[in-house]
Parts: sequence; C-alpha cells; structure tokens
Amino acid sequence: MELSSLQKARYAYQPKLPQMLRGGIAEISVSEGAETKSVADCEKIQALFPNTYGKKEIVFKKGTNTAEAKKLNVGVILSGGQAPGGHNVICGLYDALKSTNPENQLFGFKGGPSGLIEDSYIVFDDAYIDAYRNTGGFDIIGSGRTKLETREQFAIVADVCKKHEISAVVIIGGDDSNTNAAVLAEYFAETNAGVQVIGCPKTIDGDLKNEDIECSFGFDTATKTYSELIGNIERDANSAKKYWHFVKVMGRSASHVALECALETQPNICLISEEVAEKKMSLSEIADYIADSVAGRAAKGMNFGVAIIPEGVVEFVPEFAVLIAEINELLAGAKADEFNALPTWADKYAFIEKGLTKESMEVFAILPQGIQQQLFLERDPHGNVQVSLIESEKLFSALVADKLAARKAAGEYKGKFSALHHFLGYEGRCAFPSNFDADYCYSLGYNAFMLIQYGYNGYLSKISNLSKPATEWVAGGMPITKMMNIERRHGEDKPVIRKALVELDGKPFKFFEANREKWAQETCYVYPGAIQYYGPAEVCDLTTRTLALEKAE
Ligand code: FBP
Repeated sequence: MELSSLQKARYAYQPKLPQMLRGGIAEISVSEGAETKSVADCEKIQALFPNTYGKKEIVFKKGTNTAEAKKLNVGVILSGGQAPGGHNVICGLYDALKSTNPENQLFGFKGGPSGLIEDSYIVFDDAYIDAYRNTGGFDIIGSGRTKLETREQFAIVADVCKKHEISAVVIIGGDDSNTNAAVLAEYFAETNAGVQVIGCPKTIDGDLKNEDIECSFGFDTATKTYSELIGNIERDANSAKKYWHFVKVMGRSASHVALECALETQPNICLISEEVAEKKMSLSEIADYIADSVAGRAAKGMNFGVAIIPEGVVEFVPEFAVLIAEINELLAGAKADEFNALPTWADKYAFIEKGLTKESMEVFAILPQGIQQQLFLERDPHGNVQVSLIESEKLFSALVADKLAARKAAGEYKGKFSALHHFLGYEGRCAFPSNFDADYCYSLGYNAFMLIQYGYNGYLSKISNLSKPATEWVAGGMPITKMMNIERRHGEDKPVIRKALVELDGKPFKFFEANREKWAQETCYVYPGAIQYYGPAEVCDLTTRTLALEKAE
C-alpha cells in the first residue's frame, strides 16, 4: 500500500494520555466511588442484571498498581458505522496490554460482532498495529452491524473465548452495541464464564451521550470535516452569489452533527429535527421558514445562501411520520406484489390515492415526484420505507421553490432561486482523526485495559473533563447498567441505553437559537478550514463548539 505524506507523519504522533494514566501501568491505582443505579426503571433493570447491576463508579489515580499482573488474552471488536479514532482505541488497548506483559495477546475479531461468532480473527503484532496508528477508518479489522443479543450467540462467544483463553472482550460501538455489551457481561457473570466485557463509546452521530459520556468518539473529527466542506461551500456561495446550497449531513436520528456544523460555520439555515418534532412543524411550515430567509436575503440583493438539513429530519415531521406508517401498512404482505404489478406510475398513483387517508394524501401530493417514487420503490427487506434514503435536501429545496413561485405570483418576491444539493456523510466518517479524537480514543483503549486488569465487568471505559487539555482528563469506568432504562422497541419492553437527542434547553441549541435570525438574513459565514494536526494547541487541540458550550463555566 502506498502511503501519503500525512499518513507517514501521523504514524509518529504520540497521543496524549490523561495525567493519571501516564508513567506506566505499575503506577496506576484505582479508587472506587459510590454504588450506582440506573437512570430510570431501577427495579426492572436490577431484576434483568442481578449480577452486574449497582456496581461502583471507579476513577484511576496515581499510585501503586495492586492488580495481579497475570498473562492476559483480550479480544476486541468494532461495531456499527465507522468513526474516526477507532484504530486508536485498539492501539491504546494494545500498548497497555503489551507494556504490562509482552506475552499478552490481543485478538481482533473481524467484520464486527459476527467475527466473534464465526471465530474469524487476527492476533495483532507491532508491525500490524503500527500501520494503523492515528489513522481513520475501521479497516484494521472491519466492522459490521450484526447484533449480539441472544443466549445462543453468547454461548458461542463463550466457547470462542475459552478456545483462545480470552478473559476479556472490548466492544467498541454505539448505544445498541454497548447495550448488548451489558447483556453479554451479565451472561458471562451469571454463567461464571470468566470473561469480562468492557464497552467504548463510539458514533459520529454524537447521540451516545449522558452525564457520564461527555461525547462519543468520532463526532469531533466528522463534524470538523463537514464544517470544513460547508465553510468552503459558503465561501463559494458568497463568491458566486447565485446559488442556494442545501446540504444534508449525516446523523441517523439526532441533530447533534447538524447543530455542531451550524455553530462552526454560521449558515443561513439549519434545521434541528428535535425542534421540528417539539413544535410539530409541518413540511409546509418548514418550507415557509426557509423561504422567508431566501426572500429576505433576495430583497437585499443576496440570491444565495446555505441551508443545513439533518439526515433524520423527515422522521421528526409528525405528518410525514404518519404518512410513512400508512405507506408501510398499505404495502404490507401481498399488497406489495399487487402494487408492483401495476404497469405505470399513474396506475400506482391511483392505488396510493385509494389507500392513504385524506390527510396523508395531502402530504404525499406536495412531494416532488422523485421523492414520491422513492417512498414506494426503495423499501427494505421487510417492505418498509427506507427513510434514511430520502433525499431530504432535494425535498426541502423543491418545497421552497414552490413557496417562492407562489410568493412571486402574489408579487411578494422578486428574487432568483437556484438550488444545489449535497450530502455530507461517508466523507467524514473515516477522516484522519483530529488530535482530540486521536488522544481521546487512545486514552479510551488504554483505560479499557486498566478496567480489565482490575477485573471489572460490564463497564464502559470513561474519559471525562474533555473540554480541558488532555493532561486534565479524568480516566475511570462506569457500569453500563447505570445508563440504562426500559424502552418499547419492536413491540417489546427492552433494557437499553437512552439515545441522547439535542436538548432544546441545552446551551448549544440556545446559542444557535439566539443567533440564527441574524444568520438567516445576513451573511455571517465562518470558514473553519481543514483540521490542523500540527501547530499551536489552541488551533490543533480545539474541542467541538458543542462541548465547549456545554462545559462553559
Ligand atoms: P453508528 O450509529 O453505528 O455509529 O452509525 C451512524 C451512521 O454513520 C449514521 O450517521 C448514518 O445514518 C448511518 O451510520 C449509515 O449507516 P451505513 O454505514 O450502514 O450506511
């Protein structure tokens, strides 16, 4: 493989650890805090996790290491969507493991959780690990979205661990994967399997966040990458002065990514899905809101602008959610075949008109034909609409164009509206990790080893105080059950880690809310430029605006 100059240079970067993890494993001791309880539904969670519930929060500190330095084999998996820094979690884990005892072995199970079931693995060595230090992507061992959730699967994992004398598994994943990590930890405890499970918080979406997890890794790099591109688009818009750019950004459900990008770049418009749901906004109201900015700017001679659209927004529009539910119902079972057999779109449209309620048909009718067809033609294997494939950036620009045409006809608008569309998603998920993510991830991995060495099971590797320099970060662990509550999923009550949506009374949203009117009518763009890896710390080690605002004293 040919290496870029940056890749070679990044190999040499030494990630920063919190002070308490520096100076060698022999000098790290542990301090146990209070017993924990889950954020809600305590009795139910306790009943489901009798062996791992209520354990103590722990913090590492400088002191004599009292853990037994026995030989250890550890397994690790990457789970779910890529997030910059995943390689460094593995590097930190590997370095801690090997510095304790060079005989220790790290098994990387390939292709995500399925690697554990299929016993597909590699054993890392220095040369292999060194080729991935401080790099983006998950290609070190690959990832996957298979869920580890049944007792049959757990029994296979126990056998695989036994075969390789693995006494701990590190699961690097999002809310679902860490939920499954907690269930697996409970299974191992109940069956005395002699295997510990440690989770690490990953996802660019930023929705694995709570009072213990200040942010998931990958969010920093992904939002900086998107913000660079949005800043470039803003500069182009401000140069050419002839286009409105509609930029959809990744984030399956929560709008943390969109909000952070807006805080970084100050676009004219940024939709926040959680606000759309809270205010029960209709598609027409959202389109009017954007059209007001387009028209206001046009009146001042500015026929250009930038609008950020969060990936998941349509699901948060109440009338759209009802429409999707009705379409799923309309095409359930054999009715899908009947629909697919209809020869023309006109025939299909008549079928749809007959099957939807009047209200949903009104919503359907205002959609551009391309989106209407997407809703019916591109469905998942269960026949459901694939909401994530809906090109919402095109949807909103089309709805805005309709609004503006109506305003023009009424003599209320005289501008020009020419829209361009972008989707920023995969280009941010595997970028070289920022210094923040490189440091944070390496620390998470190193810290995961400390939790293993001290014998903890069902814990999340926790690094906090993240808005401060890395030396002041705090390393420790939190029982995963503390973050759980009961939620209804697919018709069943399930213990899960609560997904964190954007808080409308939180400081990041409040800051955005206080400024957005000005951004909508004027041109207040900020051009963040590329991620800086070398240079002054105030440029290179900057955290996200979200974290800085949340932790502002
Ligand atoms: P995770 O929650 O697994 O970290 O993945 C998040 C994400 O990147 C979303 O932003 C996006 O909607 C989704 O994955 C895309 O999934 P896929 O990689 O399967 O296309």
